[in-house]
Amino acid sequence: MDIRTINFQKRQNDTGCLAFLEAQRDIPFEIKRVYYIFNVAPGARRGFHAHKKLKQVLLCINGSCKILLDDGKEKKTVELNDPTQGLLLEGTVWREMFDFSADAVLLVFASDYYDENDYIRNYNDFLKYIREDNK
Ligand code: T46
Repeated sequence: MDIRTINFQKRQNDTGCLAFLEAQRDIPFEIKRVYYIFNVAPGARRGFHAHKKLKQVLLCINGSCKILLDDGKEKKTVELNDPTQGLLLEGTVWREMFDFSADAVLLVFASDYYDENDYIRNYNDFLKYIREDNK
């Protein structure tokens, strides 16, 4: 599985750090939605779904968390712990988010508006979908 990360630019001086990203330059799609996940209960695991079309960039702007990615052939875990590094998710990949630190804020840039019809929330349906998609 090809894991793609994006390094955002950072300006740092004695007074602190400033990182920035520009739509369609640093993020390879038009951003239509931004959401963030925070105050995650200790030990909680989220996600358990794949998307049919949605593209997203995930980054932990504070704290850390882990993302399990599963393309139906292999599984990989990525740790997000750097506010200047984003994880690009495109294609139909099953994801689970876990090991959130108490202070974690997971920020997500998405290529489209929220649409429950784009979610595959059952693992067997996911396997069936990617088999049919790859025919
Ligand atoms: C993803 C991972 C990384 C909305 O109403 N609007 C929204 O924009 C979003 C993202 C969610 N919702 C609703 C849908 C559910 O009733 O908020 C509730 C929680 O969503 P969900 O259980 O899907 O949250 P996660 O953390 O499991 O997954 C989220 C995103 O939904 C998903 O696209 O890739 O973060």
